[in-house]
Amino acid sequence: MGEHHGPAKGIKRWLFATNHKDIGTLYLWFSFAMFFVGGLFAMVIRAELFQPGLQLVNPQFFNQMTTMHGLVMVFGAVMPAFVGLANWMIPMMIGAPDMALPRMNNLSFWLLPVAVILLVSTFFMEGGAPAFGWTFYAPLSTTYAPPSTTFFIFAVHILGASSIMGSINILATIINLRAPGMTYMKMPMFVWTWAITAFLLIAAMPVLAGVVTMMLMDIHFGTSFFSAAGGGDPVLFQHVFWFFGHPEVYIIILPAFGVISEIIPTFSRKPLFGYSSMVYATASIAFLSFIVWAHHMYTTGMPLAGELYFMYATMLIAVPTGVKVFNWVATMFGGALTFEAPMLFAVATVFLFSLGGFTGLMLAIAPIDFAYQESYFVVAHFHYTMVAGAIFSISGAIYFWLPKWTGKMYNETLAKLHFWIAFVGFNVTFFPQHFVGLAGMPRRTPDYALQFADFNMISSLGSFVYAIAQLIFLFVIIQTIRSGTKSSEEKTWDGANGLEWTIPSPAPFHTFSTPPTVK
Ligand code: CU1
Repeated sequence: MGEHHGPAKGIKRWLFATNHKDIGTLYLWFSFAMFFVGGLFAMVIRAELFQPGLQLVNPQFFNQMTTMHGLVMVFGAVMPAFVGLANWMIPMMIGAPDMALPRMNNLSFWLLPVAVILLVSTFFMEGGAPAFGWTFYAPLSTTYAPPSTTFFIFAVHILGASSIMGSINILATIINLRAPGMTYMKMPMFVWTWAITAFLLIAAMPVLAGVVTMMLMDIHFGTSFFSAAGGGDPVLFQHVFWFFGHPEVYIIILPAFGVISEIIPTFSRKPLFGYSSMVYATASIAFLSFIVWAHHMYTTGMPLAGELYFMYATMLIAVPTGVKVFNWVATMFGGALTFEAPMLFAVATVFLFSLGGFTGLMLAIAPIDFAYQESYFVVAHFHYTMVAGAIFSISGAIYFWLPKWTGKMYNETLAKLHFWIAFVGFNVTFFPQHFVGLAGMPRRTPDYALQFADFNMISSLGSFVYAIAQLIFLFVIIQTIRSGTKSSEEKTWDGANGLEWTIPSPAPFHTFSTPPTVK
């Protein structure tokens, strides 16, 4: 009764957080924790694949590992990391006092741990955790699924609710809370990419909710959406799933594009090249992402006309993506470049994501995909987009903005060490997987033929190196927060003196807790 003076302290500060910075911090730490949980699953996978034969785990547990690795990384690590970055940066970038809907912001976050605990608890249930892959194709996920699948379905619903509320909040903030003078075409690129991502999420997540609800009906209520025996069709599952699933991969990568569009101009000492073409390219990619879903289904027996359509539509995405890569390179061209850790991660993202884009083009070619599909080549391809695209850019964003968030500077030497070990570890892990895939090694297998042994051993060694790099990352972050040196003006590179925010923003830092460094 009238005792609430001043901000809440201790656990209440976090449980009842409505402040966009505290919620951003919650999202980022949660994401980091899930990154290590998903990483642990990956280490089990790579340890088993270190040698041919079955050593560590039984095939059922191996499948649970691949399933949970994918789900935890996509829904627990990568998506929450970008929502955390959005919470921290969007209000400050557009001059808003906070997110538009602060209490819903709190609910969006706290649903996440509930969903992930629900998901991971399936390990301890009868029949074990789901083992049907992160794409949970029917009938493996319906007729042949363990009882815990119902909990998996519930967890997906909660994750979807969290994402949709987060997206509504971000859009409401961008549309309503821009400072005077902050017109749409003056917004920083990170804000633009998130605005478009929020549209994608609001359109795609209900489709995911729909497909798991159809699964629930098939499992418990006697329907036959995905059962041929009852007049349904398992291929329908793949259509509905990928109508969500393909936009989902752009939900993950568009905010990454936004992050590197902030970092590269800063360390090039030049404004972003082709700002408006960047906005239109992002919107084009988002639109195209909804009309290419069946490129995941070339081998399901669709008509030739369908295969041709999905092949050409998919290849079309290379055009706006090429515009973006051109703009990033043109921003760097002739710039006064320096390569601190955020820039190293950003440049690596551009280069390695482009490699993932090229293998994506290869996979888009329908007749060739008949040979590649379900091979390790696919695994190599999407880890170049998801790890080198999304996670490298998140790492860069953390180093870029950590001085702004904490008022302290991280250890540049250790951050660069983190980058180089991660860069080498990542490529040693995933580049050989192209070769074993092209040579015919199937994905999602705990065992393989002897001719794949050498490359798999190299791949496993690389993954352990990549894991060590993440321990350095954790150390640098904790060290910065606890004792980092006070960040000086030129070392915060927060854009106040840089060129990427030359736009008039009346009070971009008025919500910032430490004094801003505006000249
Ligand atoms: Cu796709």
